[in-house]
Amino acid sequence: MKNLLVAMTLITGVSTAAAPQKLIVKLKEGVNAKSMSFFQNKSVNNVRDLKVSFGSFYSVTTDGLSQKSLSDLEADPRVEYVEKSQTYTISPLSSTDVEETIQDVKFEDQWGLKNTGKNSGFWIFRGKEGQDINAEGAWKFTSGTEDIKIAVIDTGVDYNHEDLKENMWINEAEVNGEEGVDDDGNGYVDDVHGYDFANKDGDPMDGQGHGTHCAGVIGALHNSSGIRGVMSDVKLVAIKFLSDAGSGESEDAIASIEYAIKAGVNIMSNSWGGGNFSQALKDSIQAANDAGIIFVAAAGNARSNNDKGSSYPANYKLDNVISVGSMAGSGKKSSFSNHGKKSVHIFAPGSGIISTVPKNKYKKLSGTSMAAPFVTGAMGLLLSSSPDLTPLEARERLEATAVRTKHLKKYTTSGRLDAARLINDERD
Ligand SMILES: [Ca+2]
Ligand SMILES: [Ca+2]
Ligand SMILES: [Ca+2]
Repeated sequence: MKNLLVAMTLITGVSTAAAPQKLIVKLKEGVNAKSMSFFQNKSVNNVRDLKVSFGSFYSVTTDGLSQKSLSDLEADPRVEYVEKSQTYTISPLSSTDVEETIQDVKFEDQWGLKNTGKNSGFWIFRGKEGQDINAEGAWKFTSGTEDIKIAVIDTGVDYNHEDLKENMWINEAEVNGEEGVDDDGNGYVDDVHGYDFANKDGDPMDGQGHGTHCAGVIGALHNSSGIRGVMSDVKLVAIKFLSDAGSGESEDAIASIEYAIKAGVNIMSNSWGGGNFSQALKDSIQAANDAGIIFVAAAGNARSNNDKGSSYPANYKLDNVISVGSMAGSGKKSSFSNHGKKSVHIFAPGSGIISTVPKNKYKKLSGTSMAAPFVTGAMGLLLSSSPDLTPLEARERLEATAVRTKHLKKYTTSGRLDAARLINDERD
């Protein structure tokens, strides 16, 4: 038994030392935490019931907790599992890849939507005509509908941005309600456009820029100014769990997924990663799948092979998870992008992508963080025209309709995203 406990400890990553650490404890159904001595232990602090619909999750911090107490907790039949809290981050590339604010932004700068080979979005390598997501082809059939709700789980979104504002989700009960009151009774006070789990308040304003950039790729307005999103009509729900420094923790990632499920989103867009395998995060994403929600995830920017590695959440083998790699304007894999013949489902534009950033500005950023929202937007178009697809059916269609190219065949189960083929179910 003792060996088993040691093995469990290694698997969950819970430290054997009595050092301060944060834990996620999942209790079995119907167990009352108050009845457990562990939660009364003076070395166990900041006990927080995450109050999620898919299980009994608690976050605690421990300081000076004995190894015996931890072993007792893991062995307690009322406990499903215990694991160390993880830290997740946006995956920024070096700052030299981040260009300054762009003036006079126009559609012609958006090579990811329409690659002419002459767009201004390229650096180092030239672009190649047609190496894009075929957005114009898709828009002949649909450019989205406000019935599709998409959660941008990130650093928040500047919901006042002139190129996003009309596509932001609005919680009518809160916008017409009273300040300081949870008007719709969903458990969150003043959540007009979403929620901020990093700061535990109803204002998911983006203080970093990353989340606003991802939101613009999905759903910037098709008006006469700025950029265009993959979707012209959509409702974007801003869910912030990554701080303005770009990092966040397990408990807030789990709470974000719960919020998005409750809000009834169709898709969650996730341009973040890090940490080790987490059963708690996997369970949360499984709950999203059970609610019929697609979970798009950036494959990661470590140039590594996800078939051998463990880039989470992209690597969770669940029916609703779509792992997205990044392609450059040449049609080749972006040098930084993770890849995986078995584990990365598709590639999309991610090098030198222009999009929205806070305060009505625009910037070019690179990363699988930028590629993932292209796929999110394309899946939004797909659901606009075929709303009854399950997450697994939608992912199978995404893979089957991708354009298989010589550049990408080593790196993914499919090829390059083509939104028009996706909507029309055009297969080779
Ligand atoms: Ca509320
Ligand atoms: Ca309110
Ligand atoms: Ca625009």
